[in-house]
Amino acid sequence: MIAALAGGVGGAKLARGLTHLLGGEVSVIVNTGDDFDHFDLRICPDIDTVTYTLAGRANPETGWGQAGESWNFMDQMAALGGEDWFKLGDRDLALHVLRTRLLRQGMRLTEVTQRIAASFGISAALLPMTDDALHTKVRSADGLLDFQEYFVRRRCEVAVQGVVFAGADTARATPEAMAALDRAEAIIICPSNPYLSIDPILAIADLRRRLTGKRVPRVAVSPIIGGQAVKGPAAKMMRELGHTVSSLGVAHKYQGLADALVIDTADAALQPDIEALGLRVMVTNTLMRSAEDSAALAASVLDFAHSLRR
Ligand code: FO1
Repeated sequence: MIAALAGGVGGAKLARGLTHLLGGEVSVIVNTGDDFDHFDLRICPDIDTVTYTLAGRANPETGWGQAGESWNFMDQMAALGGEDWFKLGDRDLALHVLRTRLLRQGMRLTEVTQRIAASFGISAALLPMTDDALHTKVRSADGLLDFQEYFVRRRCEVAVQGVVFAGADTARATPEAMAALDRAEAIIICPSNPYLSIDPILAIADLRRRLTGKRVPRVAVSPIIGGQAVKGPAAKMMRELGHTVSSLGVAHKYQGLADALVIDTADAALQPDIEALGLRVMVTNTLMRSAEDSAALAASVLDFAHSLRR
């Protein structure tokens, strides 16, 4: 049993590689800190990005939403003068309507997510980190911003002074996520934004405790290649938060949480500095442009994790 921690696009791509190789043997614990209600619908962006990516249905250009979408709902909403800053495709909209209805009927987000994943033929376990409310917020010169306000509406243009996880002290880890970590023979921290996608998961005490206390290989994959984030605001945010924008900066972040870090060949020169922090290092191609790339990276990460077994 492999447990993977994942958030948005980068994490979802490695999760796809892992499930391509191991199917139902993989549990993906997904960030829900980006979730919000829009038009009274529960939107769960990282859960949906992982779902669509594992199903091979993700929009390859954006990484979010479905490929081949139609936009009649948004076109009409804009024509009616409604909010159109957050784009909801017609097929995507059906998922939000169904999820909201099932939640209102009392289903847990974990049960709703597994039902939707099953309808896409996904055999891996897709596990929200919590069924409770936990909201990532960004502290900025313009005040405390809800995540999608920062990420989409303001296109990450405002400088980040800090990231807070509202509800982290009361949000409970789900029994399924805790069991996945308890049963895991290796834990993979996927190449998602450490501050926006992995930190919210670790803000839940029962999950963090299981990661720090677990005596099995814990391998993280750096989302930074050559000082750049492959996608999203990770590099900009790391600079604004005063962190080194490199795989060495990521290694500092994961000290005590991971035993090893997988970095790209572009960053091979950083290997000694990262090893000096006590993390083992594997250097390989970490840029995933295709399902084959994802499967290849997943295979080498799993081999690496196996080689670390105590
Ligand atoms: N990101 C955007 O930059 N613009 C959008 O209009 C947008 C819509 C959207 C709809 C559904 C969904 O699941 C994700 C969506 N995202 C959009 C991406 C989302 O903001 C991010 O994927 C995560 O919150 C961060 O990974």
